[in-house]
Amino acid sequence: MYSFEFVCQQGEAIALFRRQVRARAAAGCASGDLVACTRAKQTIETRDSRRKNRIETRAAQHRGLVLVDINKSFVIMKLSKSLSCVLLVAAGALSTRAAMAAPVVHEAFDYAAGSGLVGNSGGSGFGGAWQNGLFSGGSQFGVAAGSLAYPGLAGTGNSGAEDSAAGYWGVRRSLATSIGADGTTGYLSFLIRGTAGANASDFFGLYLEATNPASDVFIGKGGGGVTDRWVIERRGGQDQVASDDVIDAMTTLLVLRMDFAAGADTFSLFVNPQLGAGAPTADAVNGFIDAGAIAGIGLFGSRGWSIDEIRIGDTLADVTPAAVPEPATWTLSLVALLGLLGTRRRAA
Ligand SMILES: [Ca+2]
Ligand SMILES: [Ca+2]
Repeated sequence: MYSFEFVCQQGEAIALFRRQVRARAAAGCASGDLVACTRAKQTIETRDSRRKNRIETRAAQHRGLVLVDINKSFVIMKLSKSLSCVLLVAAGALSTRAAMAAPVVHEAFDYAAGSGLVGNSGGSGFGGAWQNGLFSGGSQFGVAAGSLAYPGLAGTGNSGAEDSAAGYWGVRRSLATSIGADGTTGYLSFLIRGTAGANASDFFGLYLEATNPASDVFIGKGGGGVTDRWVIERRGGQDQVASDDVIDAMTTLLVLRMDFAAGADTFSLFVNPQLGAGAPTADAVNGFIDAGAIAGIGLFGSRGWSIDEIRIGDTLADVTPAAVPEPATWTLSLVALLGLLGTRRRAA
């Protein structure tokens, strides 16, 4: 029996999907690869959860890679008859990474575009609504139409934005459960985008509310020291550590690993990490701040920036769940599948 794998990552272009399928088919099955255990007919008839579970288990082991095995005698005519079955299996496998990822805290800004942010209380893992925060409060924070997007990352709703009014504006929100116990590790991620016109002295970002406000941990664009790269610093600018990544007008994914310890904690920043590719290398590490228990988050800035898809969880996977492919993508995938099977059949 010959089998081959479909290997694709969520959100990948169909061209890459097809190329990888061809490469795998040409190479055959390597040791450790998923091997089809079912004959063609059984594959078609398998609508039970066993096969789905096997694929999901395999997908979980590959941390975001999706593996679907098809026996070569899986002919087009039979495939057509079991269209719903194939789609069901594939959809189940593809949604595995998203299903595995369960952030403790998630704010997608699924609020009416154009409304003010203060008073909104959606998302999960929070202990209350958005409130007026630091300095002049949250009157300049609103909900902007559309979700910020990052390749492969799930995103819904709209996004949060601070307008261009001069000043120092802030909003905050309590967490339902504090994080930061000694000896624990957590992850934070969010999408952020600066807008044109920001000066060196402008700052914007998210901060973690520490037990002692002097130890609030700020992640974003600093307004002093290094002002053109993403930084981790005490809110206010002390103990700044900058990444090498220059801030531009593009949406950026910032991921923060938080290793909490007695005394100073270690905060590792990953700028635009490639998702599904295992543990990334930190772009900046700050070991100067003892945050203690963190009971809330805040958004704080001078002007003109957007933020979205704020997540806090226990693992990197928790805070970087994969985008679920659009149904249209699946139609394309199926067309590719049918085309490939046709090609293989002619070659046999
Ligand atoms: Ca969103
Ligand atoms: Ca600590």
